[in-house]
Amino acid sequence: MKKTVLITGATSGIGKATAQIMAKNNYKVVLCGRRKDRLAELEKELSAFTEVHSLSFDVRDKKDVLESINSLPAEFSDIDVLINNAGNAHGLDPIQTGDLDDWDAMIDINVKGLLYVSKAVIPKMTAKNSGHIINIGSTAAKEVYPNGNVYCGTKHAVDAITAGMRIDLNPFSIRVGAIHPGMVATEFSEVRFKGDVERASNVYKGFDPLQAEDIADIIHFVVSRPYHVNIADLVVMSTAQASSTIVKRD
Ligand code: NDP
Ligand code: 8X3
Repeated sequence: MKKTVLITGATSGIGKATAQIMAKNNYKVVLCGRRKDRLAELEKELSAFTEVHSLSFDVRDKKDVLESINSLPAEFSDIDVLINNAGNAHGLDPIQTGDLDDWDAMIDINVKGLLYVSKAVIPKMTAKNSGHIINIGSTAAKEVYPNGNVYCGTKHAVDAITAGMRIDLNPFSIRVGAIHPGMVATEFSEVRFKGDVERASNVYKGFDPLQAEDIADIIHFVVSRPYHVNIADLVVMSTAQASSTIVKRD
């Protein structure tokens, strides 16, 4: 029987590439994101391969998150795999001049949003004593870099929450793990720099960064291991990157 995967942040970058690879590998796919036009376009594309359902909600809105996920039609409601991917950085400022709205956005989306989605999905997994949750962390979950303060804080929280989920869900045989990418060339930096495309593109200049498809490929690998294998924690960087701040550029 086909398994069902729910992916947050499926309208762009890592989430979109993950939806594409999972659809082509015989999973039913639930696409989540705010941008309805992108959801509709991706749903149309992936319907050539599998059954697809889209949910449009802001992960910050806990009522909408719970209602949306609880409203899934029966053929999509038995979620086997949850990919908690929605998230972004907002701003890159020292702590003394950081913007309160940026801090709220990062904490509300990257941490609280991940929790709301998990809260909606976990009962479907505990009820059947199986499931797989993959949280997308970051190298920023493992180290802190200049001006990364709150973003790194949110990703450290994702790392800790992942470990907590793994412990609490152990009695239910639910697999829980995190994947922590280094720099991936997506819309991430455009969001961080509030639409400043030139500043964003400079982040990935002079080296060969990870692509969204590289991470999607790894997510598919992690999900497709035999059930007794749980890849708990995985850090992946481009070959040019040695740490958050050390990148070999041309
Ligand atoms: P993108 O900006 O390309 O994608 C972010 C996704 O998150 C979009 O689909 C967006 O959808 C969704 N999203 C953002 N805010 C919300 C919200 N409030 N409610 C619902 N969905 C939301 O970035 P990436 O693909 O790079 O990022 C995906 C994850 O990977 C993030 O958690 C990020 O922190 C992490 N990451 C990224 C790295 C990178 O270098 N790119 C490296 C390490 C980790 P929409 O706007 O339609 O709602
Ligand atoms: C995204 C990678 O280095 O910009 O999490 O924090 S980085």
